[in-house]
Amino acid sequence: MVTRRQMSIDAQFALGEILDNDNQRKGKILEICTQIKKVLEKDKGLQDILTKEFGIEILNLNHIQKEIYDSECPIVVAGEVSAGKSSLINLLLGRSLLPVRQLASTSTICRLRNSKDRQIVLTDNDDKQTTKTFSDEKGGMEMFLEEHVGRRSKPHRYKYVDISLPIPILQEHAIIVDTPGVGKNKTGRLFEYLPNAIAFIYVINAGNAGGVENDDWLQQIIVHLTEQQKKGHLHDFKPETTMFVCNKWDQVQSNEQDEVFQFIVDKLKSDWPNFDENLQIFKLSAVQEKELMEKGSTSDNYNNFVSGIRTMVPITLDAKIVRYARKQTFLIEKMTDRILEKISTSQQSMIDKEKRRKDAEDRLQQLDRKHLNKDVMLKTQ
Ligand SMILES: Nc1nc2c(ncn2[C@@H]2O[C@H](COP(=O)(O)OP(=O)(O)OP(=O)(O)O)[C@@H](O)[C@H]2O)c(=O)[nH]1
Ligand SMILES: [Mg+2]
Repeated sequence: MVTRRQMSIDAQFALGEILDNDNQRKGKILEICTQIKKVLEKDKGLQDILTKEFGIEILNLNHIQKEIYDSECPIVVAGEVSAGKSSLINLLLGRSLLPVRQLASTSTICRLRNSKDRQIVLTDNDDKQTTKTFSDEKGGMEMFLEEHVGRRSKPHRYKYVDISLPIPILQEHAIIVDTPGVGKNKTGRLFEYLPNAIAFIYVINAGNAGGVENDDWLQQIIVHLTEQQKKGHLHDFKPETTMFVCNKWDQVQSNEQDEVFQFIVDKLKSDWPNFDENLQIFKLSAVQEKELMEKGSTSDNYNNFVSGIRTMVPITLDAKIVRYARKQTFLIEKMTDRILEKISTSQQSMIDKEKRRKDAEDRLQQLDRKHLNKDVMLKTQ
């Protein structure tokens, strides 16, 4: 029998492949950084010329290297309270790792990272941390999470839950961030992660009158995004790559499905910048999908969502790479220009030298000839 974990391989494969390609490209960018540095180290004169002309900042390749080595690439999952964010992440992971809740809402940010060791770090509201390590996969992590941030735990106790375990698809830098449900004035924590997000998945509770009816969250998010964009803080985040998942689709009556879907599409079209209904919106039932996966299959809706990941995530990753590469290209162009100028100056000076040598030789020959003539004249007298 195909297990649920095997069935979710599609989403895992899609992400794994995308992130793997991206890592290779980042490797190339780092290689070029190293080569540029080597050239510059050998040629202090060139460094001086470039610094004089473009300022010291142009030679600062360290920040590209630092960003590539250190920065995390979050896959951010956000949405209304209880819309099914954690359930969706569990589908992506292929296991019921995060607790899902019936009533109380999560106020904790959960960050999931790939690591060979299994560990959970709880950070409470006074920044006190509790670390628990797990020796194997036998369900201990699920139980611990249920106990501390699950249905029966005390709400609002922890700010962060950092979960490390082997999630090969995430590789080194990608992290999955499960954010607290947005609601009135509760979008703040979401914005910590958006500027560097490589994917932004917004879960809508479609079972709740379309999930967008009396929500001003879209407006709040857009206002914030626009402000951040103006300040240049948004880096590579592109609103047009946001994926809107209409979850709890099983709760929408079949005779109302078209109307509900159109209602959500219209709302997004009017509010979200450049929203494209053919690319950015997906229907899903996380609960039914989990059951299907247990039986060894997946729905068309889920498959569409996976293709969405394949389309959207590379767009943001490309933007990041272009940003790194643009600075390098600028520097390489300027270096090449200055090196060519130097070569041409030195060629010119070689031509000048040759010309001067030739002149001197000519003059010497003339002098010689004059002396010779004088000698001949003297001898004949
Ligand atoms: N019928 C139905 N219920 C769902 C679906 N997805 C999630 N649920 C249920 O909705 C409740 C909330 O799910 P979660 O995954 O915890 O939602 P969440 O968005 O993470 O919730 P908070 O973190 O508390 O904001 C749980 O009882 C889930 O079982 C779905 O597709 N259909
Ligand atoms: Mg949750």
